[in-house]
Amino acid sequence: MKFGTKALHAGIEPEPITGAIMTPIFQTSTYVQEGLGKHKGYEYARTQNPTRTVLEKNLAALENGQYGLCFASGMAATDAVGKLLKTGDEIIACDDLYGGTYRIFTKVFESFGIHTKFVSMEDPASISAHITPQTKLIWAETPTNPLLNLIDIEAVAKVAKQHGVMLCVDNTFASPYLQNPLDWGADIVMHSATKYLGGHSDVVMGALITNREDLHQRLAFIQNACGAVPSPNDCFLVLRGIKTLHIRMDRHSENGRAVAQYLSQHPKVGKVYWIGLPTHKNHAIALKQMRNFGGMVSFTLKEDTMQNAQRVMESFEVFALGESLGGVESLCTHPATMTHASIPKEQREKNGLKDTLIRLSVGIEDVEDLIADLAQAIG
Ligand code: P1T
Repeated sequence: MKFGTKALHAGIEPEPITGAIMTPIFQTSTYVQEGLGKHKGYEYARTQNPTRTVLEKNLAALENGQYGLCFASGMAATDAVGKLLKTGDEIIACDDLYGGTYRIFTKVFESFGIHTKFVSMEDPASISAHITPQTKLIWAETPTNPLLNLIDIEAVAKVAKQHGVMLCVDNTFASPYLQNPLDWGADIVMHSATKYLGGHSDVVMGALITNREDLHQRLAFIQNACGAVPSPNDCFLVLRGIKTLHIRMDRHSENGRAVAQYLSQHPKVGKVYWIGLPTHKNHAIALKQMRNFGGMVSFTLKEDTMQNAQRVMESFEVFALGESLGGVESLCTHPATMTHASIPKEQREKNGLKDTLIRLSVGIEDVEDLIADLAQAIG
């Protein structure tokens, strides 16, 4: 089955009693059992919920994985991966990444004695030098948030395998339509389903997908034991969102290209970060492992002051100023004070993230209106 057909059908059957084509929202906390130990595979709704089961199967199929698990947020999914480790273990993570991921690694896992080293993964071979016998997890976000760096998943997976270290890829920015990390050797794929998977800015959710039964068993245990599960209503919304994922991603990519090209030729714009530009430093990696380039575009202004960046961000009329991404409507985010405020300024600057960087999540509006909005805001 090809992607669009899988999005609509994988793991999804008509409801057996009525034939309802839409997966019902099983709004229940428990299931009546016929006798002790005699049930239909569902005992308690933290452990299993039929709406969630369908979504988990669908997500697994979209990532070419065997097993999917959903969580109450992207961060809850990341937390579950961290709970595979124990005191004394180490993580190697890419240097540019979502601020909340940096925060959970440095403020939560660290306090349990799990240390993270943040390194550039531009040269995958250089990762080996950071691996110690304590290293248990490599965490790669690609494309990275917000600088749109790309990491060669296949090359990093090779290094991970050589050293017997697990590789988890945060695939939020790409979505399974643009990139499937398991195909390149990753052990786990993580998603903030809040973003492109849900697609309509109305849900917070996370997901993990793997082909490894051992990891699935341990993660399912953590999902149930720690209990950060999504509501059945939210599972319904993400299932519905996924039905148009392929169509939306094509439009996000098309509009992303137009916005990136417009910004690239604008005399008042400084640097433009979009992975589809042939001038992007990692464009070759995008061509290798991705099917298209998506709608995330970051940029700076030539007059590179905070005052000027703020003026532009506050002048938008179609792009809404706020945190998050991946919804149908265009958003403008200021990483330094919003999504990446939990990374110390010194560390942000070391990674190349300036306070003046503006991040756009290009939506699926008519692109002429987006370009006109950029034109009036930049002035
Ligand atoms: O917000 P939540 O569903 O918990 O997902 C966290 C997360 C994980 N990974 C990446 C790459 C992310 O971008 C996020 C959330 N990011 C934003 C809210 C943002 O605006 O960047």
